[in-house]
Amino acid sequence: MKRIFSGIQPTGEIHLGNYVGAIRNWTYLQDEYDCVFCVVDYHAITIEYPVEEMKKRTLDTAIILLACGLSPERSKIFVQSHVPEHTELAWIFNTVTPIGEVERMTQFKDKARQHRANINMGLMDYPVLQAADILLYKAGYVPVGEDQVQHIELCREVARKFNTRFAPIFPEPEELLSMAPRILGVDGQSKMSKSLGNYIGILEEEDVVWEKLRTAVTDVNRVRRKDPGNPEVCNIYTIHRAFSDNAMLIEIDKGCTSAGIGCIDCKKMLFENVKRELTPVREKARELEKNMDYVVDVLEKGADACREIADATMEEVRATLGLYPPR
Ligand code: AQP
Repeated sequence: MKRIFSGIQPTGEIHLGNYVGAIRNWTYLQDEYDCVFCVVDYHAITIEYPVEEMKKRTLDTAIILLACGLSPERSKIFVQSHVPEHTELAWIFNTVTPIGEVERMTQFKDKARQHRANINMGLMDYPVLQAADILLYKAGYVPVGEDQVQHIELCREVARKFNTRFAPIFPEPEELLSMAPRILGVDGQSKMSKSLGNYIGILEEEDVVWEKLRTAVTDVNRVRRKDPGNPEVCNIYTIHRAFSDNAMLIEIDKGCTSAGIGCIDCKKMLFENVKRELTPVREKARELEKNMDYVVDVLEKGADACREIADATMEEVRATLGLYPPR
């Protein structure tokens, strides 16, 4: 069975973009692949964060993964910092990664702009740690949103450089995109993102979700209700594609392009579908919050299983590098 690896940062509320771009896809892939899913806390500390909230954010993120349907029976679910080999391998990969390659990463440039007061080495090294996350488990596939494709390309390059310089021990993993790999925020401009605050959280209360949807930007050229719209440039339609069936998509397409339905009608339909899909997730999350021993247990068992794989990889890596081993 081919292995997949993917991770999510505990940087705040998990949103519709994370859900349809990554997490929901992960739940579908569990039957076909040997799955390793990680709450990547070492990635999250590359930007300023409230230290006192990190433990809760990490557990909340794990709760969401379980509530969305990741199953500890079928997947290994764990916290990155519980398996220190991730950072050990990242250090080694630093020695084969050209600086120019990381400097040109779009995410680095965006984050550096967003966090001018703290452009640290970790922010730049993010994709190298990500390569270590993936290659530690020799994963062949990485299910991610479109924003991460460039990092997976770099991961392949890191694997190639290591394999050429030392020995061919790493695969060159490929990205697996979901059917909704890029969801824009409610501003209709930037990627929906925790740190940009333009998101709809998957655990947010229904009235909050509706208010955000109601005021979300649609096709900016559709100024009046009687103007026909263009679904292809409307972020609400993109989100519809992730939550609504074909019949409804056809109805919206026809209604929007003929001005038969207005944006609010379209948003109401979307709201109902989002609600139908996410209400059980919210309920499951509330249940899990009352059963934290179970959640902690899942993460512990996941880390135990991952440490075994990580240990074996690192032993091979250290030998490949010619390092002097301890007795
Ligand atoms: N808007 C999006 N559309 C589709 N997929 C998305 N993903 C994130 N945003 C979208 C995918 O979700 C997975 C987990 O992302 P992450 O939390 O590790 O980091 P991120 O991509 O940086 O997400 P955010 O929300 O933008 O976080 P912050 O603001 O903290 O940086 C990834 O597979 C990602 O592609």
